[in-house]
Amino acid sequence: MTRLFQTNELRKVHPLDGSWDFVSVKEEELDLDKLDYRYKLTVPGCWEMHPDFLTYRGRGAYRKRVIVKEKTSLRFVFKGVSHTAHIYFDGLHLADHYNAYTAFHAIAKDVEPGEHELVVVVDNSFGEFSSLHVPNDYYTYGGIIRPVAVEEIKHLYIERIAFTPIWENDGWKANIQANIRHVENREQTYSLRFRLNGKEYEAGLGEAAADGTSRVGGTFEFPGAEAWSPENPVLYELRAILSVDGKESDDLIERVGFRVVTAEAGSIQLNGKDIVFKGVNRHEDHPMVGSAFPLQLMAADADLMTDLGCNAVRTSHYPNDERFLDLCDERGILVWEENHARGLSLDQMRNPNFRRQCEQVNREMVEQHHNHPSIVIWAILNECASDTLEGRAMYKEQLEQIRELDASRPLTFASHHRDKEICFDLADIVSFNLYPGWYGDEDPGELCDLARGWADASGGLGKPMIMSEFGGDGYYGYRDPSRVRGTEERQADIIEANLSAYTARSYLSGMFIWQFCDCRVTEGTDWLLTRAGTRNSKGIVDTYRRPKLAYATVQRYYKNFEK
Ligand code: ADA
Repeated sequence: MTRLFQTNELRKVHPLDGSWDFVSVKEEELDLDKLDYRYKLTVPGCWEMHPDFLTYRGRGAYRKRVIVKEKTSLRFVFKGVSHTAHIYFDGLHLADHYNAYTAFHAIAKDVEPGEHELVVVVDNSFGEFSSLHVPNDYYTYGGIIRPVAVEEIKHLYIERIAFTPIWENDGWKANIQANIRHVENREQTYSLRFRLNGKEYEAGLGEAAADGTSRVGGTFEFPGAEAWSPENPVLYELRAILSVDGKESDDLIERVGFRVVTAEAGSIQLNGKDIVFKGVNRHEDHPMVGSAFPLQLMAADADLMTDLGCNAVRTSHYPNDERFLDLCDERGILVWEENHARGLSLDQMRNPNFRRQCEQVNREMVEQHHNHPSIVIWAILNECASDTLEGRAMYKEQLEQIRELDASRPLTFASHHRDKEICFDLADIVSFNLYPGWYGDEDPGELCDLARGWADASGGLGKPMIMSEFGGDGYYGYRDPSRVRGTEERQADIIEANLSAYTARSYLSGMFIWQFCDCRVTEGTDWLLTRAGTRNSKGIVDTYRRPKLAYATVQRYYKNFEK
């Protein structure tokens, strides 16, 4: 299951999740005909969950047989492969994709009836070719970590829909655009209409170029539509229907909500009303599944966040599984979604693949997740070199790219450069990662006031401000009356001091605790040695979601705080 709702009524979609053949592959052995698939692994899944691959970093090949009943074109949809995928169908190379956290597809045209073979060669190794997946303070797992489906497509199909709500003259409108993809080498005309809440809206006629993409859409009025909000997260199904020669031939369903987000007068507004984020940073990580979350565990995390009193989550540090975003849409949890990057130095940003790989993940994130009403902020490049002129040029390029793709959401990036930051003028919201009480002994309130001053002095004047990370390690079960660093008591003290300061500062538009759950990190030397047990232990719950002492502290603040 790729989403929490049915995505098509006309187009046939078959899930490919289940048990796949698998074998690890050394680079020199990559001869697809000679592979001896000795294992069965689940898809979605991370190979680290198998006893023979607990720390395996390298390549693996997955194989699945695909039965086709009638001649058709097939579109294989991969929601996430960690981190590089090479797709082969009946031995023919179809597509490649980099980055674990965005979806991609591969098309096999005019497939004859019978049995076929899909092979996915997956690579999770590190090297210059991978500028974003690097040894880091979270774990890059290996495998097909998110769902896979195969769709039977006609030569013309709806690739995606972009729904942008507009509040104008006391009523709801929306701009809706559909991208139509043509996989045949001739021109073709078509007509498209949308359906929402029982009503039909004609988008008009389109002309699809040979082997190209065309776009149709318009702005439509939706009188009487109910607004989406955290208190009342009303969702509507939006169906696009494509007709060729007067006959319905394809469709695509999205789930949308009517809401607008603005960042004005130093605050953030949802439907014109100021909001304050009471949030956590969350890594998609769990010891039993790695980064390949089943719906049950996603829902359990969302339940815990609500129980903590949160109204928001930051998808640190990459785009999340769409099913988690669907859950946030349904529950009214506000989402800060960010591209994939954590703590890259200027030298790492100079990797020859960095700009291209960022451009790709930004585009895929915004295009694929555009319709989630829960996403209210796009962010980029957590703690990278935004304190340098060379870094600034890349921040500028990426923020402009995202603004071009979607002008309906405010943009930010989380900075730890304090008074050395030089990119606040480029964003709509200023966000600080500061760790008072953990990496230093500063007073959280005083530091927060200083940070406001740094922002005001360097391009952030008048912009809303968020404390995007704060916290401290607490090793689950390590309790000691000394309250030394690392005890659950000390962690609770740090969280208490931070929350008490931030909830008292009316100029803040939100706070995101680092972090929701403990997570696995890359085994390494240097600073990674400070991560006892190859784990980042700043979670409010441990890796198995057992609450630490700080849990009750967070509840006390978040449940009682309203701006
Ligand atoms: C940074 C970073 C996080 C995490 C955190 C920590 O701010 O953004 O990913 O590494 O520090 O635990 O120190």
